[in-house]
Amino acid sequence: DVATFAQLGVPLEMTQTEIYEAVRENTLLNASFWANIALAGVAILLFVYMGRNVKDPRAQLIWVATLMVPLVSIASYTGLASGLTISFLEMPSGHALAGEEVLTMWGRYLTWTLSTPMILLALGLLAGTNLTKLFTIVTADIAMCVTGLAAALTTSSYGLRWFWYFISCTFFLVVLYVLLVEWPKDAEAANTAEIFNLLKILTVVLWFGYPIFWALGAEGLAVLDVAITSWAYSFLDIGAKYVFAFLLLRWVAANEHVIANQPAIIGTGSPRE
Ligand code: RET
Repeated sequence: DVATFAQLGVPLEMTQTEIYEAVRENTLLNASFWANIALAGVAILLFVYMGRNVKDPRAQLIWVATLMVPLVSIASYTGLASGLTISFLEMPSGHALAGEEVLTMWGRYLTWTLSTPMILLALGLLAGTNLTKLFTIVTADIAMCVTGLAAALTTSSYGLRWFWYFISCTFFLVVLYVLLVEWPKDAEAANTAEIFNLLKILTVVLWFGYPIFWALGAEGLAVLDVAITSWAYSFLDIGAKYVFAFLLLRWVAANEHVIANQPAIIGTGSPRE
């Protein structure tokens, strides 16, 4: 059994089947995956339906970006549920679980690099962003996720795990800057301020939860157990993805003309500035 081997200090390479079995034995953890797989399935069908009459290409782009979120999510959670994107990693000295093999859901950080840019693309198009701001926020966001992945996968040094975390937080600040300072001004000019500000608050509040739970979970200070941390992420995902996407799509479907009148961000420059 994994825990016993780890306590004996036996270095172990687990097969995917063994990881899969370990996940299935942890009912609470497994449920946090399957609940989101089911929800993503329902969301995909609902969002396709909600966008069925959207004709304007810019509104359609928001719709496609939003639809990608549950599509990436179903793949992400299938990776976790099957054990494909989970590893047992031995924590370095200094860590609360030093020397133990800790279940690491690294697939989450990997798939965030694909899902979060879609969320930001949809939000940026809603705000009427220019290409520069969109590029800035998306690259910073991807860098945030990749360095968060690096933090989770670093097993050589406890200090360097937190150094990666710090780097990731720095990229997060760039994301927050565009969201809180730049895009609200654009949304004002684009007549989308009301819905944009609602989604901005939802996004900022929920996104702050991720680094907090990373720090409290097994990856960081290990105050929270793996299954609890996983549920925390699963709940944050429900708000940051499904509630977010539902509110956005409902608005876009009803206000397509507002989006259709926005200047194009690629090809014709940025006429507003
Ligand atoms: C990490 C750890 C390192 C520091 C920071 C993080 C931020 C993560 C965020 C994730 C958002 C994910 C979403 C997923 C939805 O599909 C990587 C946890 C700052 C903000 C919204």
